[in-house]
Amino acid sequence: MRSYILATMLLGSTFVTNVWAQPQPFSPNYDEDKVPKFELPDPLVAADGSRVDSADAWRSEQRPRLLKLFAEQMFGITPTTPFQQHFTLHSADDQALDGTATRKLVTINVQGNGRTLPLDLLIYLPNKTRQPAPIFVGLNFEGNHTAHADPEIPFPRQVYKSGSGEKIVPAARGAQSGRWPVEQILARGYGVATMYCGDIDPDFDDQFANGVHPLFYEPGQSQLHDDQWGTIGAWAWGLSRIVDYLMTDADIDHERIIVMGHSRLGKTAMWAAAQDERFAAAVSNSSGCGGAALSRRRFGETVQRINQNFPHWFCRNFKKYNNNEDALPIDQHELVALVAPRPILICSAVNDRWADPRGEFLSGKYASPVFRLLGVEGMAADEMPAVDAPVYSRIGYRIREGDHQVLPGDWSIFCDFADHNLPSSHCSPQ
Ligand code: GTR
Repeated sequence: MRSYILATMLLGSTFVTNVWAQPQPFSPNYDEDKVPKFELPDPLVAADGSRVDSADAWRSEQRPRLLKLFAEQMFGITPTTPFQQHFTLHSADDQALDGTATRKLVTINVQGNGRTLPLDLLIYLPNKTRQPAPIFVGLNFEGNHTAHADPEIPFPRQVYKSGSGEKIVPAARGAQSGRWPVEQILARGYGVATMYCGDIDPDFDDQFANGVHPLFYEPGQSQLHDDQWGTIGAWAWGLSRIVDYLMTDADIDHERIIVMGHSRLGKTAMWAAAQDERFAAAVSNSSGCGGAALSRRRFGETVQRINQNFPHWFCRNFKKYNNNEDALPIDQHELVALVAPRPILICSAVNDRWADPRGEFLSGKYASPVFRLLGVEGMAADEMPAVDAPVYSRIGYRIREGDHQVLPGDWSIFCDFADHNLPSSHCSPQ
């Protein structure tokens, strides 16, 4: 078995034990020299220790095996029970945004256990494109109306404060428009589809009483099992429901649906892309711990810390790895590998040390052998690229100056990456 030994630590092991065994107080490690030695699982070694040496063996055995491990040990298993859903297209206005866009308002009604969960979807499509539009799909943190000041966007049915679950007054229209530069994205020929993550499952620990989970409880069940989906799993499931709708819409290019997410929603975008191959590409923006960052590096946010602060995000099994990262049967480079051979762009920010930019880069780098086995290039950079020197290989990477945020300039990079890796099979209108 090939193993990867990363980073040498100058400190003695007694000291290491003391640092990582103490739950309180938590002081994140931001010192590269203090990253412990670790060995990553090799994504191309099968359960019996043999080498995965063909695309066929990857597809038929290794990929399902790794998906199952991520499900059972980290994000929780997504239910496979059949459910009913229907789509309501409320409006399709081709004169939106001063006539430059078509705005569609859709509700995806999901039914289960006698309950209906309405998921409200906002879509903008570029009018200048005559062909079905490629589209970025992503969840938002505070409601669809925060993505743009457009007065026609309905307010969410209910907004919950992340963490506390307090019901709050919706933020102002367009409050998050810096993260969703709709006109800019449309000008590049891409559409945008977004949904409030709280519609799918509000972002607080309520033992899964609300949101989508109860729709899938077995008769008599009122609590999740240790290996069942948490909130990130539910959000990823919601992203797939968006694709279900998009597949019915002839104005969308079904071959170019790109999932994008920032931070906790970046972790979500990666898990959605890993599970649902209808996503043609993925963009992780500052997804950090539980997303693109390697857990074993324990740089910035750690498994213990994320499970403590956000007990509802992952399944209960994931808590077994608190201060015990080396016992994980997977690491995050294998989440990147599960997207292969589809393109994935990993983005970081210099000041966002909590998300471990270097760990995000390395997971892309160490996913590369899987991409190569499948006949495409992996990450074209061996060393971490310089600030603002994006690499647009099949596994892309970009780090910029600044903070944990999504900026209009980041969207230029996302569009460049998509242009490069998902060229249109149609004649470009531009
Ligand atoms: C932080 C969390 C990160 C990241 C971020 C966010 O508090 O520790 O893992 O997800 O929130 O989603 O903004």
